[in-house]
Amino acid sequence: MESSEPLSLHCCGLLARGRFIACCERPLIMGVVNVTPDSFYDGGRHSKPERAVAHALELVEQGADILDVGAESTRPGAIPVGEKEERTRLLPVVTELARRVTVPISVDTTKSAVAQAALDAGASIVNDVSALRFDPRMASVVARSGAGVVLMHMKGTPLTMQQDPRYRDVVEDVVQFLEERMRTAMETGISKLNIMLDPGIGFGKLLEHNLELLNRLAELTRLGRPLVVGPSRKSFIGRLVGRSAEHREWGTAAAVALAVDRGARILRVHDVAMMADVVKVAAAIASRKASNRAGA
Ligand code: HH2
Repeated sequence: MESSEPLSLHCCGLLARGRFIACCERPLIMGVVNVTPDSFYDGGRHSKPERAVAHALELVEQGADILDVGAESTRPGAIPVGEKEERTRLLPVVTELARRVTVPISVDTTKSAVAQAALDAGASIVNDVSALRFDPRMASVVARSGAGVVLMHMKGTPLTMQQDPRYRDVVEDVVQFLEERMRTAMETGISKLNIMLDPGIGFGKLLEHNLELLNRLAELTRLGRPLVVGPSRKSFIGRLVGRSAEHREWGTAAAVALAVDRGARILRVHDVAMMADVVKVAAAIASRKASNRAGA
């Protein structure tokens, strides 16, 4: 389904602990800060809290609208991290950033206790790659706090997700999954206005699934919530260009530009300075298309 409505009707913005984050005027950049030893691209680069904070401050300087801080890698086959270790890695960074930046801080976790501690330390968005499925207490932590929440599609768990993933129609299956997770979230008291949705590029998907999802991303706009998309340096890009994660920035730029054209409102990226320019140009071109449609 190609949407015939202007993009702005789909994506007014989101609420995160009482703060309205607008993503109508232009798509937002979510800068990735991984406080991990083993993330697929930046693992080990910012695993010391001071390094992670310095990196995050740099991303804000470069134009990040949101910081997404994570302390557990979710790359395919990643070994899960215990709650205590995840808190120990994450909290000093979130606490210091909350003191020093004004952009919203998102915490990339599937554990309710980690999310609660990060919210107490000043985060205002929970980015849950399990869409509230891995921890039964996560939904109530989000509901009670009024945090913004990213509900992402994943098939299986990071340990198993790349083992022969199959779909009837990957786009329809992802739409149905996100619809169901959004309904469940709202039943537990999370307001629709606090929800963002993410097709989960690379999470239980083969190359063709990732390409199909990005190509038909506009079909997800019918869910009526801002779309988060995270193609940054992922292995589907490596498969296409034959380069390691170190050298996938141009491939990422292509994916980001096309995702913006098809309705993405929040781009989760490692390379903020570069992708901020890509998003600006892609959004300017895409908005001409939207205003032409509106005037037609
Ligand atoms: N991708 C990663 C982690 N979290 N969250 C959302 N909402 N969407 C994504 O596409 C997404 C995500 C994987 O990227 P990265 O954090 O760089 O790697 P790792 O999981 O190895 O730390």
